[in-house]
Amino acid sequence: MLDRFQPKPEDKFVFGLWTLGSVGRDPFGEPVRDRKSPMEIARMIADIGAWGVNLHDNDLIPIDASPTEQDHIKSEFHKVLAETGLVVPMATTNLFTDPIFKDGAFTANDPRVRAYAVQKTLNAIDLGAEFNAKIYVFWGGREGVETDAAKNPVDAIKRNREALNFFCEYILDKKYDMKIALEPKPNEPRGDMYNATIGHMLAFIETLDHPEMVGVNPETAHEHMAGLNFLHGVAQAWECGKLFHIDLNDQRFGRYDQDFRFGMVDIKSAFFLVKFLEDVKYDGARHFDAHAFRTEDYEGVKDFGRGCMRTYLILKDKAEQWNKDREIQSLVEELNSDKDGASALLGTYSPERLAKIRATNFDRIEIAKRGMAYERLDQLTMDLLMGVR
Ligand code: DIG
Ligand code: MN
Ligand code: MN
Repeated sequence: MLDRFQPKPEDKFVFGLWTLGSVGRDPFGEPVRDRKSPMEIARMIADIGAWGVNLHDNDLIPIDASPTEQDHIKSEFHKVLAETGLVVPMATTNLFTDPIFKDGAFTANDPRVRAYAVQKTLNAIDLGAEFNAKIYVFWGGREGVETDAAKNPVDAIKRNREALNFFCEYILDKKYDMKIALEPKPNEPRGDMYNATIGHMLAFIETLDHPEMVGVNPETAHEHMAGLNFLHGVAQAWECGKLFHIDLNDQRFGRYDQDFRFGMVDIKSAFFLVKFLEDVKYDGARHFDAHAFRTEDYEGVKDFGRGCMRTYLILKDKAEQWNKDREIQSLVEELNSDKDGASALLGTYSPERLAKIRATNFDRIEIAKRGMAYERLDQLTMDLLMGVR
């Protein structure tokens, strides 16, 4: 008997081909699972009930495929999408696997590498457009250094900007219905990567020629690797209209990019993130950029995929419960109450408001005595998450 936490298309759950298709290679071990074709992986993604499948160019088309092979693969993939009903919400370029990108792609010191990366990305944008992807992600996996002797960081910024301005013009020229989402990550695989966090990316976007076409694709693990609060970064991106996409997974601080199943490490952070996305009615895809433990076979891989979606749906249900909980909501109301009408003193600058705030006597000692009851509120939240409320 299936319970009520089953994925539906309207949940917009998406997996990249590289997630359920991960063969479990890591820096210290060879693959543990046989490689499946993109068509087999897409069918697996459909089987677990997801809505969409994302792709890097080379997840679908091998880097050295001939035009005939490319056409055959694309036609086979179109057939699977038609059979399963899967959509392709997002596409991106693999600018990190091939040795040519060992010094980066758009920020590489060798202009041949930079030009090849632009060419590869133009082709990958066309591929994404062919599958009707509306979001194009740029994750600068190799855009960084192990030593700052290698590159002036200002040159890297300028090269990145030049490339992204070029792609914005290309998308406009081709009249593709497509926006760009930049994905930050602080390190790994490079020692240090440029545009390391959501904040770096939001500032960088404003320096582009078409900032209105460019947003961010924050990933849970990447902000956690930097020791940051993922919700705060996501909220800042959303508040300025730049949350164009999101990569959901989980991660323990101070470790390499673990790309764990969503909610698997820090259930409370995951809860507040889901609550935020649902409260603001975020209408983008819920993309799980993660992979199963290396210990798993493909049944375990499907368990991993189902777990990402199931945890999201359970937390969505908990968020609705939190929003309806009378004791919780009365505490929320109290901590936001307008004491002594002081909120009237705040707002846009005016001579009247200036005079009023200057003339007000604040009883600093008395105000400081107020208990905020956050302990009570947090424990009620924990009770709810632990299923005793
Ligand atoms: C890793 O977090 C990156 C790559 O997998 C990909 O380029 C991007 C797409 O979500 N995330
Ligand atoms: Mn990651
Ligand atoms: Mn990602």
